[in-house]
Amino acid sequence: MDKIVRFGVSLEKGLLGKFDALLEERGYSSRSEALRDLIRQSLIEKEWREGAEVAGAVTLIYDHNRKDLVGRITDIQHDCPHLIISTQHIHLDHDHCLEIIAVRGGSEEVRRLADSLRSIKGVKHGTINMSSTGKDLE
Ligand code: NI
Repeated sequence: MDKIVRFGVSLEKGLLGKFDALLEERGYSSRSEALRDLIRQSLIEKEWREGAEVAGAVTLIYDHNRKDLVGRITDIQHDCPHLIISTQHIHLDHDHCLEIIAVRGGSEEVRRLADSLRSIKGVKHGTINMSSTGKDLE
């Protein structure tokens, strides 16, 4: 583990009050832990911006009754198996499916894959959770 360094932070009182309220709402045990997470979040955003190798999850909600849709979603995934680690399919109810696709690869390629899945007509909601391979995070 890397050496821990302490440093002082100067902050407007009002801003610190809002920060503390946020920490309490999110259940952080200390300002340090919250600050670490904010820094990691910024580093992850930078990885995504700069085309680094990233990891994440694409989620799709779609109509099970649209058989063409199921085929299209599967076809797109078969076109880029190098980006897909695993796919979980959940039958949410009689009409809806939830698909969670774990992805890893260059951020631009991963984003393109996510966009092509989310933009399929009939996909009711699609999200991408942008995370990191963790290699460059402490
Ligand atoms: Ni289903």
